[in-house]
Amino acid sequence: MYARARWPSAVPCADVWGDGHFLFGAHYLRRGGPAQITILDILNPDAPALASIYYIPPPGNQSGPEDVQASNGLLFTGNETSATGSDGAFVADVRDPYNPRYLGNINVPRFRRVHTLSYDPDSRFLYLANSRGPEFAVIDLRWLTPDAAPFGTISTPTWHVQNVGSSFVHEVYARNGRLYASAWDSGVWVYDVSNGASQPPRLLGSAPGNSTHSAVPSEDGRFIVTAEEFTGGGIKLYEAIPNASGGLDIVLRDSFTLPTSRATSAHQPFIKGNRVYVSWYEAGVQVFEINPDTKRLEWVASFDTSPYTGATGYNGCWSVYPYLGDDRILAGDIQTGFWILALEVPVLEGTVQVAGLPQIPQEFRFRVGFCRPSDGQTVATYTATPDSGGQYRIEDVRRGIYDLVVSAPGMLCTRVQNLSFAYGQATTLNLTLRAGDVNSDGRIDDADLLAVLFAFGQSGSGLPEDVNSDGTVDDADLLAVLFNFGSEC
Ligand SMILES: [Ca+2]
Ligand SMILES: [Ca+2]
Ligand SMILES: [Ca+2]
Repeated sequence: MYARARWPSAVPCADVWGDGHFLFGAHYLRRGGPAQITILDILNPDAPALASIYYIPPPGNQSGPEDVQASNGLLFTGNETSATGSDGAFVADVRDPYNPRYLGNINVPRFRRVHTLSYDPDSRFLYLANSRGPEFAVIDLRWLTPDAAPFGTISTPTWHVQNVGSSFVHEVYARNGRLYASAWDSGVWVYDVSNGASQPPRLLGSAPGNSTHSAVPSEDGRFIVTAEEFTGGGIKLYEAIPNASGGLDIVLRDSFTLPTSRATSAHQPFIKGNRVYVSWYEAGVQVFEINPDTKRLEWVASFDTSPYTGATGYNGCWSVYPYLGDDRILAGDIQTGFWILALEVPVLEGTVQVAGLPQIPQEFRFRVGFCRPSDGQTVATYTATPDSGGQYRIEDVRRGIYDLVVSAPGMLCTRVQNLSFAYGQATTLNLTLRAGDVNSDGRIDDADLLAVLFAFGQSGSGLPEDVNSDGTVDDADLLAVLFNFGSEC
C-alpha cells in the first residue's frame, strides 16, 4: 500500500466517506466548534483540491460531527459533545459539494448524542445510535430529496428499538435490509429492517463481544466483522448462518489483533469483496482477506498514517473508506489528516501471441483459470483482452500459488504450473497460444482439419472453424491447423 496524497488538517480528523469524486471528512471536536466538514475534490486522487469547508449552522455549530455519510446527494453527520446540548444528526444538500446547503436537523428525544448514524441509500431510512443507551432509532426519510426545502427539526422516530443489549449502542450500519448494531458490552446485534415502512425492526440474532465498537457485513451478508475498542482490542470475523426459526446464527470464525506495542486497538472496519479494511489507530490502515474456504482472516497489507506507535491512548487512524476503489482508499487520521491510499492488488500481466496466425484476431479474448495445485480444482477464472500489440493485464487476481489454464476459442489450451501471486507484485506470464483446436478437445489433429475442410467457404460470425475470426472459413484457417498440427495441450 502507498499514499497518493495527504490533506493535512489543523483540526482533528474523524470519520471519512467517499461519494463520486469527493471526500467528505468529519472533524473531531470535544467542545465549542465550529462544527465542520472538509470536502475534497479528488477527481485527481494524486492532487486533491478543496471543494469547500462546510460549517454546520446553529443549532449544530458548536458540536462535533464525528460520523459522516454522503449518499443520494445528501450529507448526514452524527454529532455529539457540544457545549450547548444541541447535538443529534444534521442534513445538508451536497449535490454541489462546492456549495453545500443546510437542510435541517434530527433531534429525537434520548438521541441527543449521535456518535454514529447510517443512511441506507436504497431504502432511504436513517438509523441513529444512542451513544448513551441500549437503543437505536429509525427514521423514514423516503420523502427527503436534496431539493427539499429546509425542514427545521425532526423529533419523532418511525421506530424506536430498545433493549439492544445492556450497555449502549455505539454504532449502527444498515445494508441490504439488515441493521447491524454494535451493542458495546453485548456484541453485535442484527435486525431485519427490510419492511421499515410498516414493520418495526425484528431481531435476527446476536453474538457476544467486548467493547464492540463497529460491526459491518460483507456485501452478501454472509460474514460480519466487528472491531473492539479497548487496549489490545482487535477484529472478529463472524459467519451469519440462517437458522430454522427465520433468524441468524452468528458464529465466531476468527479473530485478529495487533500487539499493544503497535497500537491501542482496531477502530472501524469495512468489507468490500473478500477484503476487510480496518482503521487501526496508531497502526494506520490494515487490510485482510477473508478466506472463504477456511473462514479465517489473513493479513495482506497496511499503510501507517500515524507517527505514533504503541498504545498511546487512541491516536492515529480513525476511519477508512474503501468503496471508491482500491486505487483510492480514503482514510482519516486524527492528527495527520485525510489520506488517499492505493492498495497494490495482485496482478497477472504479460504478452500473448498466437502461433499459426499472422496477427491476433479482432476482439480476441482469452480466459485464465486459476487451479489449486493440491486438487486441480478451478478456484477463479478471469478474462483478458490484449491490446493490438498483444499486451494484457488482469488486475486483482487471487493471492497464492496456482496452476494456470489458458484457453480461447479455436486455440489449444495452455497450462502453466506453480505461479505465485501476491499483493504489491505483478506476476509476468508471456504466452504463445496455438491456433487450430476447432473442436476444443485439447489436441490439433485430423478432426480439426476435417472440420475446417467441411466448413470451407462458409461465412458468418462465431463459426468454430473460422480460426482467425475473420468471418470466413478459408485457407488462412486451414493453414493455422496445419501449422500447429500434432500439438497437444
Ligand atoms: Ca504508526
Ligand atoms: Ca481438436
Ligand atoms: Ca477465417
